[in-house]
Amino acid sequence: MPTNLPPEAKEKWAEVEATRNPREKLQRMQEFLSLVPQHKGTLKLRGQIKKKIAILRRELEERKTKRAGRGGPKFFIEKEGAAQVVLLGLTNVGKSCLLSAVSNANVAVSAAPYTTREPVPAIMPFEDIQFQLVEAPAVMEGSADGRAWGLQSLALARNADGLILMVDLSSDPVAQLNLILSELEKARLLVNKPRGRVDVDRRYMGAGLRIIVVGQLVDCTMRDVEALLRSYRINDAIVKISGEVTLDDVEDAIFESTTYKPAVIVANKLDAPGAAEKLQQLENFVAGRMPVIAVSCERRIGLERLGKVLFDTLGVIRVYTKEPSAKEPSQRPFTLRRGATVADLARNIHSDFERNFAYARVWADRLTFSPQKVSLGFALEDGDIVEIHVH
Ligand SMILES: Nc1nc2c(ncn2[C@@H]2O[C@H](COP(=O)(O)OP(=O)(O)O)[C@@H](O)[C@H]2O)c(=O)[nH]1
Ligand SMILES: [Mg+2]
Repeated sequence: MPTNLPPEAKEKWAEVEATRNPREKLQRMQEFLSLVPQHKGTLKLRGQIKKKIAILRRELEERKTKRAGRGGPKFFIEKEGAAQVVLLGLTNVGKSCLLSAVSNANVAVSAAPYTTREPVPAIMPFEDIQFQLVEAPAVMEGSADGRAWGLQSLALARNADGLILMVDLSSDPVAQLNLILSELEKARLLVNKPRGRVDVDRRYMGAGLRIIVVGQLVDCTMRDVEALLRSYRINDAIVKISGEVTLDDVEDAIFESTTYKPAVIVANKLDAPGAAEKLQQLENFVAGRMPVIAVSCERRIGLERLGKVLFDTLGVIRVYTKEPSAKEPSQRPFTLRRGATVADLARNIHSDFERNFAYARVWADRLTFSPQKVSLGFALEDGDIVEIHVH
């Protein structure tokens, strides 16, 4: 349903976008909200903006308490390793137990509910890389509306590279999963790959507006998309549209509200009586939309699959760099995402590397001639060895 925002609301949103100071941003967002007419078409938008306001306000409060030395709730955990994966689940499903089973973190496992009130990070090794797992405070009904630590957990999820949705086979795993999924949906976090994607990459003033469509516009034309963008004063941007996209999806992207997070379901307590039957119900319900890993964290059963499934679901690839003068590549790989190119690698190593790039040599089994001389656009794969030559 179209939002049909009045021009002054769109102008105001452009002001929100241009504001960096969080306190002023909060102020402008509230002004924006007051300019949004109250009808059915704007219901979703109003919900999204209210959530943004709530999160921003909590962040500001957090800073204040930090300064006062009191330490409020943590909304962000600094990323480490190849990817940050946030663990979401109801209380007592075994999240803390999973952390202690796959890492050397010292976490409190307890039969008492809501033991974990702060996000707990831990490092899980997988082959020659590491994943960072973060246990979020328990999700419950109303999390997305800000109940208990819910807002905090969903903010953590939004910032993560991927999610583990954890359910308990000694209880009702389908009901639990449904609850998590509905809270995620309310927070505009998608765990299934959307049919289309819109990326709005804002550019410096005067750069102009470029719209690249590699997919299909479902209910509109290029001209409609351009008019919508311009009505929000987006005149300098590269907008990439892939897959199947509606005009609503484009507007969503302007508010950066919906994000896709690859997710893996971990079904715990496989040792519990009746667990096999519950697992079957869960698998029927999920129907292959996400991978399901059945484990018993307490008995350490099934956990060895987790690393590989995360690796594949998140699309991680490892690239081993080699100095032109060295005989052997480095033992520790760079981790990138599937589809990454030599340019992404170069940028990862050092910003100068991309600017001064001359050529690269790549060793890989899939190449007819290895090593092969390649340029910045070459698509990398897991296990590639790369030697970068600069001017
Ligand atoms: N039967 C069984 N109980 C488990 C398993 N994993 C965890 N538990 C128990 O479930 C309770 C909650 O565990 P905890 O890790 O604190 O859950 P959290 O609230 O999700 O962090 C504890 O009493 C654990 O001993 C398991 O694999 N099997
Ligand atoms: Mg816990």
